Amino acid sequence: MTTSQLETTMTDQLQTPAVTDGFHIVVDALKLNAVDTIFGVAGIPITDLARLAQTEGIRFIGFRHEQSAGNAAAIAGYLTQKPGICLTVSAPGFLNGLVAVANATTNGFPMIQISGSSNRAIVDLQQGDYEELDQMNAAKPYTKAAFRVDRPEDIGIGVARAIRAAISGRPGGVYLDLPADILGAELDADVAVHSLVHVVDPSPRQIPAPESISRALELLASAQRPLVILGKGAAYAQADQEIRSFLETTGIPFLPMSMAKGLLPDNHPQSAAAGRSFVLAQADVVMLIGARLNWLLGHGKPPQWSATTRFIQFDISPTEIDSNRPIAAPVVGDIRSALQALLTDLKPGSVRASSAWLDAIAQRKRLNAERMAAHLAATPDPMDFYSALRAIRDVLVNRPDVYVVNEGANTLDFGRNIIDMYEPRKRLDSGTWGVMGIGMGYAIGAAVVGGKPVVAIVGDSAFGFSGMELETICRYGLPIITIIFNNGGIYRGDDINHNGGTDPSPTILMKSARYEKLIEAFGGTGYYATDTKSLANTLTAALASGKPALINCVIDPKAGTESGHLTNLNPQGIPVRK
Ligand code: ADP
Ligand code: TZD
Ligand code: MG
Repeated sequence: MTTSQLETTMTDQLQTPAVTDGFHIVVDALKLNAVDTIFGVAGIPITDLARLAQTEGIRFIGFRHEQSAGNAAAIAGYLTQKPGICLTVSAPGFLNGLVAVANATTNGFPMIQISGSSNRAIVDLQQGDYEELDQMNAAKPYTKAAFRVDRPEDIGIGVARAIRAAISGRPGGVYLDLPADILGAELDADVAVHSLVHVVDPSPRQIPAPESISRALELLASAQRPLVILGKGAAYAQADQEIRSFLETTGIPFLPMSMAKGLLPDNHPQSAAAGRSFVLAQADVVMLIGARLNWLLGHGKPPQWSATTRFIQFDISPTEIDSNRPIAAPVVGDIRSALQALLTDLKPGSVRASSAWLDAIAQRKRLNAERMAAHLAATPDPMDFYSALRAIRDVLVNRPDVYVVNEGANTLDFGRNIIDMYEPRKRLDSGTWGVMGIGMGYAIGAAVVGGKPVVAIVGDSAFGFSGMELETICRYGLPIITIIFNNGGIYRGDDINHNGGTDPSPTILMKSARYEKLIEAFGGTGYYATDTKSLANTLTAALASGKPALINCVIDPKAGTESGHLTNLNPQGIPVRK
């Protein structure tokens, strides 16, 4: 052995084996599974995780509140079919994010909330640690799955389990707990590399049973008045071509649920949206594609529906079938595979809507459209929901690529009916829970992963739940235009306190609020619109600029109805007044 060979051998022996730590393993595990964006709020113990992710090429979008970060992650998951990632700090930060994970689970959006947590030994004995909370168990009832990693060598498997749980079957919100000591723990780099898991085929195709397809086709063939209802599960499935092909081949009228608007354009001749209550009551065979018979569809029961309607239901979740009404022909599988199978077996001419049915729908649509046109043509001063939304609609008709985020009560209900959608997955709204507070989070998530401008049409109350994210929008320079329907309150702005005293009524907000100044504080452009012309002009200018903007859109305080279109859900039906 020469002297130099001896020296090399000695150096090898002296070198300690390379080590890594939990932070690096988490980032490596995420990168290995193509995670490219994290939405979150930094702090102990995950600040360095956010920094490291950024260093390693993962985009970190820092929010002002975890709920908005979680909502952004959820909508990113819905749009991309990849779980959106939300990163939060322990206890309060975790709980702030949990609302968004629960909402994602309710809506079937794939997301993972990853949260740092405090020292397990202290938490479990309730000895009072900094931000002490048993987070995994707190998350369980509100998530599709909740996991905790207790050894650094398990980080890879933990991330893999979270990904698979979030997007396989019916997607949902998943919680992954990473205690601070695991993040800081060291591990032999070689062991760490081998502990990583690349998730293969995380959402495998689920081919339906052939006999379920024959049963569905048989029932469809027997229908005189068939109807297809498209839900956000159909939009999520990205089976756009198959859905269009099935509908156009058979000529069956369809009704899109709010987030399925645009799967086929709203001005498609087969859309029965303008005759909604008529078709629900009259259809003899209804085919649900990725839509649940929950409250949004009157649970499929009379008086909204006929008692004799027979149902076909396409859904990935077997336990959804018969949840509200007997389903004569369940097709359990993923929508894309199921529609492909249906199209393969569909015999030309075997399924058709009768011309009497199509004529009756056309007549009803005409009638309702005329009634709507009269409302839309009016130019009240101040603006009402119809006139303001008409102005927005007429600008957006030229921008089908724009995402529309919509929340509020009247602002949501009128918005859904008046703003037409022309492309799939462009309408993002309060969803299954009818939740307020998704506005800015969804807008940011869509702008970041969708790469297109966003117009968020939000009630003045709804906006307040996530309004501070205007700073986030401006910090990242996102092309988001927030239009606040300022009617001075929840539902209406004219309620008075009937119980005496000087406090405002519970539903009242400040009518005189100059919301546009909020965005100016962060360098964005604020507009104040009191008529349809200025509304259309400012929206057009804001869209052209591609920069953050906010339009304070002044609406008549008397224009809305209590609870929007959900008056029937008010226990008293009408406002309680002494
Ligand atoms: P909407 O509110 O638009 O009516 P829902 O959220 O109530 O829609 O229903 C969506 C349904 O779609 C859920 O029951 C869900 O299990 C189902 N779903 C989601 N993704 C898929 C998919 N890829 N294939 C089949 N069904 C799906
Ligand atoms: N809190 C949360 C998280 N979600 C909710 N849905 C509500 C409260 C209750 N709520 C509604 O259901 S709509 C709404 C609230 C507070 C706001 C309606 O007022 P708005 O819209 O200004 O947003 P309109 O246009 O004035 O009706
Ligand atoms: Mg309002």
